[in-house]
Amino acid sequence: MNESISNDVERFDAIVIGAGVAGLYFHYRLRKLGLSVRGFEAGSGVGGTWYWNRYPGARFDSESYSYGYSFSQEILDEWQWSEHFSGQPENERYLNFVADKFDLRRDIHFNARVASAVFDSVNRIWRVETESGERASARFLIQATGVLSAPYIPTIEGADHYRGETWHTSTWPRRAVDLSDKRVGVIGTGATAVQMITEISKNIGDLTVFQRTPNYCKPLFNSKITPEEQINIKASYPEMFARCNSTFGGFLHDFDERKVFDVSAEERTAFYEKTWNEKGFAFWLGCFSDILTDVAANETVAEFVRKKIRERVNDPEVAELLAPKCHPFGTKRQPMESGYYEAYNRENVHLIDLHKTPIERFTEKGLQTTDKEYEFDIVIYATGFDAVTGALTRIDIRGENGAVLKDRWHESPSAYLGMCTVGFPNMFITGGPHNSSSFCNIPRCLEQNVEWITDCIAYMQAHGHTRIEANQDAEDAWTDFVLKSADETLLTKVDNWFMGSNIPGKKRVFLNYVGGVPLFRERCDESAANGYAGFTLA
Ligand code: NA7
Repeated sequence: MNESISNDVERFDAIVIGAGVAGLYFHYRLRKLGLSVRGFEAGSGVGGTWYWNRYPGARFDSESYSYGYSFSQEILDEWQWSEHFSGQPENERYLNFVADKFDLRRDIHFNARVASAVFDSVNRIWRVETESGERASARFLIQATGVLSAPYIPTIEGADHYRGETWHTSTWPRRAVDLSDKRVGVIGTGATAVQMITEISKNIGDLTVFQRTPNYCKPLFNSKITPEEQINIKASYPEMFARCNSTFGGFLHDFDERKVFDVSAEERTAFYEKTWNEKGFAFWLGCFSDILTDVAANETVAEFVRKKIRERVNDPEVAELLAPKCHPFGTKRQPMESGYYEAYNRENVHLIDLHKTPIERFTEKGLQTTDKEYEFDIVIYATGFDAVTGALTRIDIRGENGAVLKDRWHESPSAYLGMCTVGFPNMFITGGPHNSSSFCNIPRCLEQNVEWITDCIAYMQAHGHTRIEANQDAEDAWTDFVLKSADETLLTKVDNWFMGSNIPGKKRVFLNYVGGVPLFRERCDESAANGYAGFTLA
């Protein structure tokens, strides 16, 4: 973008990309600082994840009351969650309620997908342009683009020739979709597919699921919140949020200090049975402390889950296909289900093992595997996301000396404290690589990210700084710490979005952060308390 064009570009203190959980809170906080803000959002409304992911069955896997914002007592007082694990429509309504309450839409341009962001080092500003050519510039560029927001659709030969409809779960049509007389194919069996298959299987013509890797799914045990529970929830918000800030993953659940083989086999099974019957992630994140580090320990819990699966699926062959054997339990974000396995007991639901009969190509009528042709009216991609980095690398982001973020992160994505990366001054990232929010009860970590970043901006203003950049040595040390702590777990031994290895050609490297939420907060606070140690402010 050249200077002459940029002269008529509107100038702001900050540009916020994204209007989901983090983006909305940024608007609230930056406005309180008295900053002028322009928001750009690709969707036509607020909500981010909860705007896009409107597939049937989409709902929280965190307890609703632990997911909502904690920063405003008014929100906590006025909003009532109706279910322990609220569904997408209510979640989207909630974020709209927050946007209305604080008049947050006023600075946001919708249907505005950012195409490029270029740092002008002379003026120390970012120049941003949307796909439709709208331009703006600002001192600070804030990426609130989400952890799981860049949909991944695999390349399958012949896709152009297929005459039926296709869509990705995250772009489920906004119109009403009636599948009652449709032949539907679903590719993928991750957490999204598990929720969706359960729901659509209840009223569908015929459903064929193409599975590459089965998952260890656990019952969610969702229910309506009773009036008594509502009173208790409202009364215990302070303790609940304090607990979330103290647990490993920012959830209400935390690991049991004991190790698997500290207890007898009977005690172990009783413990598994108890946590299995509790809500949400109790079974995964409330399990023995060594299940994510010790293969033998992990196998005890994995076998417990396989047994549960076998008990619920009528056809033993299908049950075996659904019982994971090739990766340890809990090394992928655990899908929560509400009748997933029973879906396969329906006569019109079929499971195809892609290891045995891979998809070869699309035909005009459907999908051809090495075994046969399946005819479909609709094929749904439940194939996940180019997670953590994808939303950022899909934007042409150029920092100091024309450095391209996509190239810079090609070999090894890195960001100091997961929030700033060398060579990209005045750019703050939430939900990016090596940030706590990627392995977290996401809003708990995003709230911390937003507060830390806006405090940092306030500090810069108070001290007359116009430029901040992460230091190379601080970023290297952080990257090293994150990768080493991940390597001590089983999480790096599997292939999934945590490792970027779900995307062909993407470098296999740990993208998340598993040092625990309390330690992350501590490290961020430490840096801030020391005048933003690890950063250069000018
Ligand atoms: P996931 O967890 O990445 O799941 C994607 C699914 O799609 C998974 O079963 C993949 O199999 C499958 N997949 C991906 N590409 C292909 C191809 N080419 N062929 C067949 N199957 C394929 O995404 P989700 O949306 O379910 O969940 C993402 C997160 O959202 C989740 O972690 C929760 O935090 C919420 P694979 O396992 O790679 O063999």
